[in-house]
Amino acid sequence: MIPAYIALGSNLGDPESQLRSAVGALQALSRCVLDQVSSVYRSAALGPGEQPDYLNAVVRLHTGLAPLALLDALQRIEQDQGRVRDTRWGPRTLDLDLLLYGREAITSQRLSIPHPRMLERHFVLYPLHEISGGDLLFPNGAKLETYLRQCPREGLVKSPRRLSARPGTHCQSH
Ligand code: ROI
Repeated sequence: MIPAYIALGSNLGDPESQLRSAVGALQALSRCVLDQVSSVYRSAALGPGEQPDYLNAVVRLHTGLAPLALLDALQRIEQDQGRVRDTRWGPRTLDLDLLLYGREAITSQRLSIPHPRMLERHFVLYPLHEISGGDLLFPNGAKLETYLRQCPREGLVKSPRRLSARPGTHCQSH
């Protein structure tokens, strides 16, 4: 089983319940065990134009799925939660980004890992640090803490509300 980190984001249609349902769907994925769920973080939308604030979180799951099979599963969850094909940088009901898959570096047409924009995003790095600790290593050998020091936390508000009361739930394998 490979540890994979996934970023969740939403700024439409009751973002907190979108994130909550996404965690439920991730918990129910076959050949995966979800074992860490970060707090919920609020931040202003990054990118051009006016849009509502986002809620973001990061989870870790241990998976027996290959990277593209995991990506397929994440995209199915996004679609099941009503995501329509949206504009780049536009608001979204649910965004699930595969950030890290073990220590593999992957560059293909459908998938780039580590996620290419994660290092500049406080709403990804801080929840990732909350659940992984500073010792997390990237495929290039760099420590998460090194990236964190270069990414100001300003504007990121950690909420006391939790998305999942029962991390570590084992899912069925079928
Ligand atoms: N901004 C924030 N704060 N959080 C997101 O998850 C997010 N996702 C996006 C863009 C539009 C880049 N901005 C975001 O896709």
